[in-house]
Amino acid sequence: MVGKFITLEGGEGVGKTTNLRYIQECIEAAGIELVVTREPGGTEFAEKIRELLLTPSDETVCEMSELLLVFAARAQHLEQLIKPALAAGKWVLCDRFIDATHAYQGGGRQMNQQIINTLESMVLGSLQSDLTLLLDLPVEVGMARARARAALDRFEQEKVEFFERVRARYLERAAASQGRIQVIDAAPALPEVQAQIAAALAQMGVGA
Ligand code: T5A
Repeated sequence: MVGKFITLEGGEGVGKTTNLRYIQECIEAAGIELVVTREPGGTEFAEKIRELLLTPSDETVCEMSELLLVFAARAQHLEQLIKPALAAGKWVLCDRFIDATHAYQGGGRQMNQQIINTLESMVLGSLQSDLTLLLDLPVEVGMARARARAALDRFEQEKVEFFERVRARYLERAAASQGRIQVIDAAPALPEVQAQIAAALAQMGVGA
């Protein structure tokens, strides 16, 4: 028996952390054993890489260094946590995964698509999410929410154009995903956002 792999994606301040807890409650209420994790990170070693990636630095971090660190963390996360959990029949709920790399490094940083595809196939093989919920919000609304919440990390200090490219790449991928990526309008009040999430989860047999 192989578990289901659900990922949560979106730009800055879209409410991933807020809605992750709701998704966890829905899945666990259905009696499914669930592992909740995040990227970059998810294991002790990968969390150290996360720290490197998110902490603002006086030294300019080159794009290739950033990309390779993202995939290094992901390789560790997959081998240590995600694959064993799925193989044991557990479901895995992950805050960001490969679509974030396409959106941030591919869209935001405008890195070469072929390089990202090559690393994806080396690290993931044929693995992909069963369902990805993409929380979508106009960039200025998300940035305002993120600014109101806490000090900005290294990515959050990017310009608005960067986040417009991130959002555009996410939406392009959703349109091409044949239903794997479901777009959730994250602009309304939380109950309305969560009603959309519940409808998407229902398609996987979770909930009413
Ligand atoms: N990254 C990651 C890459 O570049 N490449 C990769 O491959 C990967 C995996 C990770 C960073 O790493 C980059 C992308 C990221 O920049 P992160 O912590 O996952 O960082 O990303 P953040 O976007 O910072 O995620 P957070 O979880 O910190 O923020 P959220 O989830 O966007 O937002 P959240 O839930 O904290 O909500 C923000 C505020 O909005 C309010 C909340 O209460 C909160 O105050 N809110 C709402 N307000 C009104 N209406 C609603 N519907 C609301 N929903 C939430």
